[in-house]
Amino acid sequence: MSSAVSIGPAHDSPIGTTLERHLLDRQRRMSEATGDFTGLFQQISLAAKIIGSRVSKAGLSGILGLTGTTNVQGEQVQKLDDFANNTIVSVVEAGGHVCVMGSEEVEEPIQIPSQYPQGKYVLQFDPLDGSGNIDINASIGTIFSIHRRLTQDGTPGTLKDLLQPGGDIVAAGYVIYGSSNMLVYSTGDQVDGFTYDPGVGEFFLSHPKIRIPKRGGIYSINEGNYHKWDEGVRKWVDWIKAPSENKKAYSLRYIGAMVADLHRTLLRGGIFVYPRDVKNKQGKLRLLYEACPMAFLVEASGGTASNGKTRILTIEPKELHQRTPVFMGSPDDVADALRFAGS
Ligand code: FBP
Repeated sequence: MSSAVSIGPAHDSPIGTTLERHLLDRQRRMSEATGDFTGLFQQISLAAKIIGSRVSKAGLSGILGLTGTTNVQGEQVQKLDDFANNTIVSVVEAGGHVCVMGSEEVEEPIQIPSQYPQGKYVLQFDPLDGSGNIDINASIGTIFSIHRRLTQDGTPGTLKDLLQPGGDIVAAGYVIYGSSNMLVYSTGDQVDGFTYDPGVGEFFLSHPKIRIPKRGGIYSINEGNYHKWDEGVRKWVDWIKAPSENKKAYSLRYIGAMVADLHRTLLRGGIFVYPRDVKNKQGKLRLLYEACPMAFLVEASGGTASNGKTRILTIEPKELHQRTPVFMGSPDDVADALRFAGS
């Protein structure tokens, strides 16, 4: 695993700095920067603004409900899933910064049409995470990661460019569409959160240098799957929710959207787990565009991200839509979980 070239040293921006200014300040600190990274990021934030605006009025614009098609995951596709996917693809493909994309909603690698330049970056994304929450107006999000291409510059990107370990991520982030819309990202050094002001149409720095607490008081897992879990996971859940002389009982919080459950975990501490079970033998969540980007952010904030055996960022991907068990959050809480449920 090569140590990915970082996109410029960490820096302090005052609260209220726009995302664009934050990116430009970072770029100016890098003598060899070409503006490609900043350009790509501005397209991602534009796509997030378009998706956010549609999500916020989903009930009015006839975009709730299903498309009638099934995606590569075997899931029924929501109209908003489709809209979000098409928005990201159409905004980014024309920008000339990427050579190939990978999406939860598309079985094959997404090629860049020949009329556009083949860029030096690779974008992977879950266009709308937590789709089960769309129709009930609960938080949902977009998750993304950026790698450098491995194949020859200027040529169309390939699956090889997509099957890179999380440890080689250049930058990762998510957008949460909730009580307010936020974009949270990292280039590996610090995690910064930006809140969207629809009145201005801009993301403003509101949560600089997010550090996950060493230990929290919340655990997040779908306990409805209790009977399907390995014994170790069941023992861990029995332990974490029971008070003992040196530990208080943890509270359970489960929004049903990984992006929202991990956003809370980054800010408040605790642990988010989606283990393997008798139905999902490799876990449910997808390695490349769900687990790896979130693991990159959790680790950059001082947390831990494991598949139960090893760091998620060290897993060598074999398939575009492969799944992985997930144990992520405060280092002390993940260590406890792995004592029971690891290996
Ligand atoms: P989508 O990206 O298709 O929404 O799937 C992922 C997800 O919704 C996660 O966000 C969430 O943590 C998990 O699935 C919920 O699964 P379950 O309903 O089985 O608990």
